[in-house]
Amino acid sequence: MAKCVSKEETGFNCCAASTTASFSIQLPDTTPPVRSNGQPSGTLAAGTTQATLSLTTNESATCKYSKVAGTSYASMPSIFSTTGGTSHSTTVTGLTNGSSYSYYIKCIDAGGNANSDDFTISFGIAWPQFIISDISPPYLFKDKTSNTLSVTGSNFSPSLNFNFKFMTGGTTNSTLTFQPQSASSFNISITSAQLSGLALGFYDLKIERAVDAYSQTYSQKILITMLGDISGSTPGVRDGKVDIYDLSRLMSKWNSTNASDLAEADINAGPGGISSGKIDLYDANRMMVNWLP
Ligand SMILES: [Ca+2]
Ligand SMILES: [Ca+2]
Repeated sequence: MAKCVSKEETGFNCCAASTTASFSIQLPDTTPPVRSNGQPSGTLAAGTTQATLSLTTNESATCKYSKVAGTSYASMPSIFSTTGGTSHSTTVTGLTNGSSYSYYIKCIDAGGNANSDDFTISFGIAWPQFIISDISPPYLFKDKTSNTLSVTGSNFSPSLNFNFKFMTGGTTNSTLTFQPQSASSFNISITSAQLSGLALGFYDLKIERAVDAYSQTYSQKILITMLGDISGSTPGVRDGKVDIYDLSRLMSKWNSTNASDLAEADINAGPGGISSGKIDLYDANRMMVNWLP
């Protein structure tokens, strides 16, 4: 290699012909951060009240979020609590069961390049699993103007529709829809018209939350029967038809004004309420209407 001597020494620039100069031009960064790995997603467990939003970027960036889609980076109200590098996270609170959430995220890099489009993190919180403790009474009269069923349990959501499915052998015979009055107990009124499509007999009662189809089947069967069915071969246990067991039971309660007897056998108030609160011929007459020997 030729020794390079100065132009002052030689009068010539001897290096110019034998040396290659190499350099690059640093173009300005005009690309905003690429965002990925957004979390969480899907459905989080019931009872979740806060969650950590996280994402990564392909370069160091500062990330912000909004609950409103299409907000510019500059106008976004919330900055991630951990941000500035390539991993970004922040905690959101106040989450409630059954709600869906979307957070819209934009980031800006060191060169001032902000995203113009949203990166969206969406997830939901599940509804809680409800439990049926008791349904009473476990029978409904097809020919009674209105039957009241009292349902007790937990985690019923008063704002939602619950489908009451009367089922036999896994097949739904009828579906009635109600909204609970409270999370732990509610009464439903079932009219004779609503029962008209159901044959007499025992049914499984499945309660299904319409919004997510979560369901529970009550542990006892519900009997659809007719007024006058107050007994079967087991005294006081209804069997779905009106026959001699019922008449025999009625006779054993004749003239009684005892509250539990009245609950069973005072099935006819009579004209002007004359038979209300006692067990007499008017009740026997009502029983005969549905007699099935
Ligand atoms: Ca009976
Ligand atoms: Ca009566």
